[in-house]
Amino acid sequence: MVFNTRFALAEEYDLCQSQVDEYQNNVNGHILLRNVIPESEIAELRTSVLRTHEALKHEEEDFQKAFRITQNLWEINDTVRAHVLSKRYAGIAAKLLGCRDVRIYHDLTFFKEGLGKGKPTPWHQDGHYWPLDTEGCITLWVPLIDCPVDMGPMSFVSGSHLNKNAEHLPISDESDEYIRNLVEKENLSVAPAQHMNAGDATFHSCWTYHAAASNTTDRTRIAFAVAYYDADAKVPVQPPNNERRAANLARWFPGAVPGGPAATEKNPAVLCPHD
Ligand SMILES: O=C(O)CCC(=O)C(=O)O
Repeated sequence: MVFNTRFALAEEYDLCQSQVDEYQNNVNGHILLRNVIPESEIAELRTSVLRTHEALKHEEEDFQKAFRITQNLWEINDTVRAHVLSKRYAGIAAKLLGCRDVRIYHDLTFFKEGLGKGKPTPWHQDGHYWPLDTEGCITLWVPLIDCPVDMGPMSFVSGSHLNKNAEHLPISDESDEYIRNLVEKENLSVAPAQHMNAGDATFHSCWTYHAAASNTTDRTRIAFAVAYYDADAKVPVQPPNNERRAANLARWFPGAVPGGPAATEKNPAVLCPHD
């Protein structure tokens, strides 16, 4: 397996303690960081993501017209692999989670069509889908072209990662309505979407409520995401309690056993790769 050998991707991201505190310490459960992808690397990653998405077109899924996804591009493209397995991004994820190392759950494209064809992403909690026994789950989401607010970068509900109120709901109109009602009834704090330049990234917990507006620009929103988790996580002893967790367990943790480490060949540890 080729691990990252590119200097810019090995360079540590300068994350300050106040940013870690903003994410941790029961405050936000999400953070926007600038220039996470080194500028010198963005164009090649974008080309590779587009090309690999095309190669995986037969597997493409369209979520309620909100976005089109393909998954685990890192397994078939060397450039994508260098990014997904980069210590730079994994180092941020581990610091935000407060763990010694992270493993790869999977990566995915999030393409939202322009001219309003890419509908709003419904409010949801990713935790509905994650088949792990840890709260240490985090997603890096990065646009690979500049992403103004009218292209649909993400909004988050600050502090919502401290509950699992929408755990029972997959992403849908129902999850959207359910979370909107909670926000209104409980007067929750919504962090509105912000302009992101290509290479800026958001990180959010799998329990943070998040959504995105429709893309009204004339360009497709080309975004890419990597989902990481605490490298010491296990597969729950109890069988998955919904069909999406069951499918994800089988697909992303092949051969893993209940109560055993969540560490198959599809889940390399990034910071200490020989674990
Ligand atoms: O890209 C989007 O609109 C949604 C992304 C998302 O739900 C996620 O990264 O968990």
